[in-house]
Amino acid sequence: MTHYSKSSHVGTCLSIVEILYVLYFKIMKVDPENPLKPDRDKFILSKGHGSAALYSTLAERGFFSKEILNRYYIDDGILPGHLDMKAVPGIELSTGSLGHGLSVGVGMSIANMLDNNPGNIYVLLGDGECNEGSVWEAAMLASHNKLNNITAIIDCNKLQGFGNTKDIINQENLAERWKSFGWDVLEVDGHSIFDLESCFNQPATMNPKVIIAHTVKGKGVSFMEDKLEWHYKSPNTQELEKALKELSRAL
Ligand SMILES: Cc1ncc(C[n+]2csc(CCOP(=O)(O)OP(=O)(O)O)c2C)c(N)n1
Repeated sequence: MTHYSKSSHVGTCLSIVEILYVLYFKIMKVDPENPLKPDRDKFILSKGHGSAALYSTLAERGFFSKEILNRYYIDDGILPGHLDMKAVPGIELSTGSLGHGLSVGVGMSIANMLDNNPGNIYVLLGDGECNEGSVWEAAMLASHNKLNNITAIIDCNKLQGFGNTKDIINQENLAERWKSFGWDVLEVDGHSIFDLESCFNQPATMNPKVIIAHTVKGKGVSFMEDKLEWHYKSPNTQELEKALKELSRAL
């Protein structure tokens, strides 16, 4: 998708594929035939520049035809480069301006609590995104209200758009920070389907839960892994072929 549209964020997307797979195929109660079912689980991709990964997952899960994926990030396309909740079924929130997803997720979580709605809320954030103060306001509100129907997942790939997360604003001891904000914290290899599933299945306590997923930006493609430039670069024809070969070998 990023090759055909000559667009960015392929590294961002490859960082979260396993997380999206586990959520949409193993954990979340969603119904592609009835995408607005009131008691569904809801997912927000707060790092909305990873849209291609979510669009593909939703198409694979049957929310819309895979042909629509060819209309990504192009003039007169259907799927904008940053997520648009009106573009296709299954997208719960338009995102792209970082730092808003958790606040909206907390609102959804409070609404479900008040309505006795059993739906759970999942919000995936970037580690760079956690530099945004609004993330921490939402975190405080969630623990104050004992929102145990919300799970945040931090895609901790240690890179942002223009550098290493630790050099931009160091978030050493991210787990301790979330703990101090009253959240239950789990840490996991964000590319292990088995470990992710077991984290999501941990029984709820009275607190909101955060899963710190240690990931690699560009995972699965040797020349993209952990390389800053693949935040913005788009693969050319040779790079696309090499990448697809490596990814299909890994299956
Ligand atoms: C409010 C806001 N500020 C800046 C940007 C520009 N921006 C896009 S991606 C990005 C880096 C995000 O890093 P991270 O959250 O770690 O995501 P990942 O490394 O997985 O791409 C930035 C700063 C933005 N989209 N929104």
